[in-house]
Amino acid sequence: QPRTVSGIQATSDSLHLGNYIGALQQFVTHQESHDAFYFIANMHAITVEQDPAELRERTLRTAAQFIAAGLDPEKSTIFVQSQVPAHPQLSWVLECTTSMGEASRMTQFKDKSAKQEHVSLGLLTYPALMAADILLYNPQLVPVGEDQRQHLELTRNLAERFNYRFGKTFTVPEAQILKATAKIYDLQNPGAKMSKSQPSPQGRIDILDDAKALTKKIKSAVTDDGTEIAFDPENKPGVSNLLTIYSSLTSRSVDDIVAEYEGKMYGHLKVDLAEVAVETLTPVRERTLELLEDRAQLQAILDRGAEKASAIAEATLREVYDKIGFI
Ligand code: AQP
Repeated sequence: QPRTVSGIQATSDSLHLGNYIGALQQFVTHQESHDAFYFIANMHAITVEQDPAELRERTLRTAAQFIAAGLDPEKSTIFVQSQVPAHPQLSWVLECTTSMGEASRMTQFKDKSAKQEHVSLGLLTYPALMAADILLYNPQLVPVGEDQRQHLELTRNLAERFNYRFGKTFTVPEAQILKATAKIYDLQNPGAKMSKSQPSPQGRIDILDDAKALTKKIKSAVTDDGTEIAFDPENKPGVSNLLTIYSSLTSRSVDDIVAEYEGKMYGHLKVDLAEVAVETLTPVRERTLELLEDRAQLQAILDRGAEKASAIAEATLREVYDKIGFI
């Protein structure tokens, strides 16, 4: 079976709909056809200030949401990044093959460092750790949202560079960025991606939102001039975003949905989408809360995952250490 690897940061109590549609839904699909490794990126989380108790809690909550959204620990290896020390170990090696220029050109670094008073070195070296997260497992496929495209390109470059210098070691992975769902936009500001760090939570749908909050956020989503329900991201970004979300949550095509709403108002679409979101996310929310009741069981799943991931990651690391001359 081909292999897939991806991760999500433990930086909030709830994942948002962008993480769910852009990443998690793909994870669930690929576990059927791939040897799948999915991790909670708690080491990436500390590149910006984190509270220790909150980080611990968010790590477990993220794991619970992975499983509640459909990842099956029998099919997917689910683990926490810091429990597999080969990640930071390989990261160091890759940092030494990355130039300062390459790292400081990363858009995420530029955006996030502009927002911080204290810019950590970890924020700059983030993409080397991400490359390590991936290359340790030699995956063919890495499903991510559009915002990670540049980091994936760097990962591929680092793999090729290492292979060229030291002989074939890493598989050069392909990014899987689904065109339709690569970027889910903020409901209040459809020019910006839906994100944990958006100042107003009104534009962000958290997958653990209750029915009332979900409905309110969708009904108050910013729509566009005119009345026609059409998919036109350039001129109608608000409605187009709602159509993308509708389509992803129902597996219906956008064209099909547009045809159904011909002659109807934005309000109709919002009412129905709110219903779809409540129907899809309520079971995820309930299952997450249920899983969080038994933390020992959750921790046991993560321990098993870390053990399985470590076996593969350490074999790759040993090969790398050997090739670069570490005794
Ligand atoms: N809006 C989005 N649309 C589609 N995919 C998205 N992803 C994130 N936002 C969207 C994808 O989710 C995965 C996990 O991302 P992450 O752990 O890096 O989360 P993040 O990027 O930190 O999420 P935020 O909300 O965007 O955080 P901030 O505000 O801190 O930048 C990735 O595959 C990502 O592409």
